[in-house]
Amino acid sequence: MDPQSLLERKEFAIELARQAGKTILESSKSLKKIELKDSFADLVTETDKGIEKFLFEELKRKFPNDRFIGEESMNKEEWTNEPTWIIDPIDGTTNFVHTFPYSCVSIGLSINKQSYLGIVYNPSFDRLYVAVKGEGAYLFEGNKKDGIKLQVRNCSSLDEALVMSEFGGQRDDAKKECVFRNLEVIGWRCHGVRSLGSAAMNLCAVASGHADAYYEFGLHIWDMAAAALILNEAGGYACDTRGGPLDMQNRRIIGACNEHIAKQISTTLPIHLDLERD
Ligand code: 2AM
Ligand code: CA
Ligand code: CA
Ligand code: CA
Repeated sequence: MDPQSLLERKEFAIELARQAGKTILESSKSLKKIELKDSFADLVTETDKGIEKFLFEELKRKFPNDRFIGEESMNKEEWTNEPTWIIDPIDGTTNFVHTFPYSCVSIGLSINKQSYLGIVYNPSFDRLYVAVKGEGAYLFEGNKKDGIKLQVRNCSSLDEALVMSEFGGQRDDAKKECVFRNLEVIGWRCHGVRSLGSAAMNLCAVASGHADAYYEFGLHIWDMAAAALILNEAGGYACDTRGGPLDMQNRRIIGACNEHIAKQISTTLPIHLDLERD
């Protein structure tokens, strides 16, 4: 894709993310109609579906040949080499439902299955994270025109690291064993563990130098497509939990401030859950 077309997509998607963020804030105050998906802790609201429909329709109108993958879409499109928008309308629905101010809109764009654009917007703190492949990652706060260039922290050892991870919405024995056994081992080896309920925001926290690593089993391509690019462009390192290259369809990730921390987490994790691919 030529640089002008990519720039056009970036500007348009940023506007959409800001509008979607406004909807999140406004609906956050009112009563929500909550539906359960795969478990009592796996939630979806009308706002998730409404925002996804809005983003889908606007993007299709402007870029009719682009493809689209979204969490709440009924018929999931296959991921191809074509320009593909990978969207999570609300990452952190549990937070949204409870008004915990840590949810975001996540919009990624892949071409040839590589991430070219990552946009994550948290409306509660009015924080917009933007990355373009090869051009760095930036944080735009409030109305400020100039972004702050993101740079990961340089942490040299797991025993000096702040690590993020999630329990997720899945509730079965295999996941339970994976979450708690890994937490027991990693949690005891590092400075502390934080679990704030949004995969995309966690990756942005590592990109911003607020945390040193994030690992998780059970997430999906729309949880990481935008924010993994933001992390990479901030100088971070993302890989599979077994240490190989990140496979965004394989439901797991280590995102760290550097390769050394990622590899330390990879070799320290006692359990690597295998889940059905996206
Ligand atoms: P969601 O809000 O878009 O569903 C990876 O941790 C992802 O799992 C989160 O970003 C979140 O995305 C999803 N998830 C689903 N249920 C969850 C729960 N009960 N707690 C935390 N994350 C949950
Ligand atoms: Ca969900
Ligand atoms: Ca999500
Ligand atoms: Ca979601």
